[in-house]
This record gives sequence, structure tokens and C-alpha cells, in this order.
Amino acid sequence: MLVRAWLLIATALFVSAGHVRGGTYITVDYPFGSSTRATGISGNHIIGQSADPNGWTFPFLYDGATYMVLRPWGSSAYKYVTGVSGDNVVGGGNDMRHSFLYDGSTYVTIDYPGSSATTCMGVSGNNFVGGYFDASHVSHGFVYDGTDYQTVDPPGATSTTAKAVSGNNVVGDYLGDRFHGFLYDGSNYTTISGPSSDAQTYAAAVSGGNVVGWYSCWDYDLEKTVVHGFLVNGSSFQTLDPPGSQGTYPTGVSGNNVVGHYQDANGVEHGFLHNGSGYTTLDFPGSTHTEALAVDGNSVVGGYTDASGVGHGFLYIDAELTPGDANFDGAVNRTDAAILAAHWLQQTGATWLQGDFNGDRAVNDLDLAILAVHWGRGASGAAVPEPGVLALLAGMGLARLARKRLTGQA
Ligand SMILES: [Ca+2]
Ligand SMILES: [Ca+2]
Repeated sequence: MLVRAWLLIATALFVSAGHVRGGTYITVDYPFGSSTRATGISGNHIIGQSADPNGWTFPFLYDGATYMVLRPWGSSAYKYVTGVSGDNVVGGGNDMRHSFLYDGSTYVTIDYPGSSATTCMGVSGNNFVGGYFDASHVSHGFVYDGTDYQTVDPPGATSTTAKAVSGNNVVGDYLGDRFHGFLYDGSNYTTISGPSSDAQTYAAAVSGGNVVGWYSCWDYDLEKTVVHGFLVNGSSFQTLDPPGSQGTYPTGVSGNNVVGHYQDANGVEHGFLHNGSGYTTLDFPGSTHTEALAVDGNSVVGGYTDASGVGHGFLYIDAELTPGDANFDGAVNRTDAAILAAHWLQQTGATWLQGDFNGDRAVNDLDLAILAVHWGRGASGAAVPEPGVLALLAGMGLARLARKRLTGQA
């Protein structure tokens, strides 16, 4: 029954929202999960992994309204998701032999032809990238456009993995004389190397021409190997180290927004957001450990550990959320009304993403009133709901209340 329950649309997601310095933190926990991490975001689609109380991990997708477990071909062997772009989600299994694409309706195998193992690491539109082992167990990068597979091996590489893609720009790293990052634009390779001759360099993410990753090198002051973040665009190489960092790992980039995590002098992990000019430390309120993993626009996802040692996913919006905007797309409209309706009169465990806008974990007329007051915000259309929305609310016996709130009638 438990397994069956996971396959159903989730109805009990625990979320709490906190407003900090103009940003908003929301917990993202898959229901029935004992530990959750959010690992990717595209628009209002969030992907991540959760574990059941028995320790079995499974990937999930939040599609802007509901949660679902990703269970390719009914198999529980697929444990993680690595990328999301629109409706497309990619991931794989612990044995790394096969990867999958979920396109919003069906599952598709992503296996480099003739490979002994394929790991899809990233997606952008209909371009998919990753790494595969050939019959001789040599590792190569690949890009797949939905029709053809192409090997991605920079000159001099003895082992390559493609990690991320943005449009036609593919990034990853390869082993030559040492580890280097690379950018492949579909015809030319550019090597990315840290600024010292001993640097081992790894690329992690790309957005347009912005490439982020990290490099390790010996620090003569600290007398140890230290990891620094980087942001590369063309010939510009910028080291990224949040103040106090003794190890920086950028993992996501969207436009000029770079996110990742860093270790302070006490070994505590913090998330960070670099917006092109300054750093914001991302520590989920009350957490002992926070790591940001991915960013899309001003929406950041990651994981944190609470004071009890339990792992949670989180969503951080680098702005004040509009009350009533359940799916955080900036507009308060019928989509949000439908989400609220779907969870109408839920008594416990409700979250912002389910229509609990006042944080009392219940969805009721208090939340409807908030939705009504902010109706039409962020939208170009009229602030009066269409008849369809009124019909939706009428199904809950709410039309009269909503009409009063929305039109200001007494
Ligand atoms: Ca919305
Ligand atoms: Ca509420």
C-alpha cells in the first residue's frame, strides 16, 4: 500500500515558508519521505530525491501543481534525477548502467549505442548530455539530440564526462595531463583551467556563455589543498569564493546568478547565491547545514539539515513571493485557485505550494481570502476571475465569498 500510495498524486507535503532579507525560503519535502533533497528546477518544475522510512531512495518531480514519484517502466532501480528542462526530466540508477528521460508523459531510454553504461547528466530543451563507458571501459562524453548520439571528447582527453548543456553549449571535464574543464559549442572545444599549474579543474553547469565549476590547488598559506569556485565567460576567468570560504563548489548558473555551497573555517556548509556583483549566504532558517544545488532565474533549490539531523529539500525565491501565488510563477490566477481547490479543507501538513498562504498548515477560507485579495497580481489581464474560476470555487461553495472579496462588495 505504501508503494501504491507513492504512485498516487501526493496530498501531504510539508512546507514552511520564511521571509529573509527580501527572499523567501520554502521547505520542499516529498510526503511519506523521511529525507528529501531538491536537486533541480526549471520554471515551476522541481526535481529531487527522497527516501522512505526503510531507506529506499526514489526520484520525484513537482510539476507546478502536484508531486509524483518517477518510476521508469515500473522499476524501483532508478534512484536519482540529474536534470530538468521544461517537461523533460533525466536521471538514472545506482548501477549507472542506464539512464532515462521522462518527457511529461512517457519514459524513454537514454543509452549510448554499444556502451556498457550510460549516465545522462544534463538536459536543455531536447539536448541531452552525459558520459558513457565504451566496450573497453573508457569513459567518453556524449550529446544526444533526441535522434542522434555524438561523442564529446576534447583533444588530448583519456577520460571525459559531459555534465551540463545550455542550448548547444556543452560543458564537462576531462583527464589529460590533469583534470580540465571544457566547453564544446557544437564545433569547437575550449579548455577551462584554474590559474595555477597544479590546478585540477571541473566544470559543473552552463547558462548561455557562462560556465561555472571549481578547481583545487595547493594553498601555501593554509598549507593544504583548497577548492575555489570559478565563473568563465569567453576569455574572462573569475574566481568565486564567498567571504570566509575554505572550499567553494558552484553547482548551478542561470544568467548572472550562480549558486553553490561552501565550507567555512569550522567545516560548516552554507549555500550561496552570487548575482554578478555580491554574495548572499543561503542558510535555511534553523538549519545546521545548507547546500544550494541549482538555480533558474531567481529560484534556487537545494537541501538542508534541520536541528534534529533530518534532511529536507528547499526552494529559495530571491524575492518576496506574492501571497496567493501557490506555484511561484509571479502571477496570482486560476492556476493558483486550482491548486488551492485541490487541497481545499486539508486540515494538516499543507504548504504554500498547496495553497496554505498564512502558514497554519491548513487550506481554508483564510487562504482563499488571501488569494482573492491578490487576484490578478503579476498578470496582464483583468483582475476579475473568469467564469471558469468562479465555477471552480462554486464547487467548494465559495463563489459568493470569492465574488465579495474579489469585487470588494460588502
Ligand atoms: Ca501563480
Ligand atoms: Ca492556511
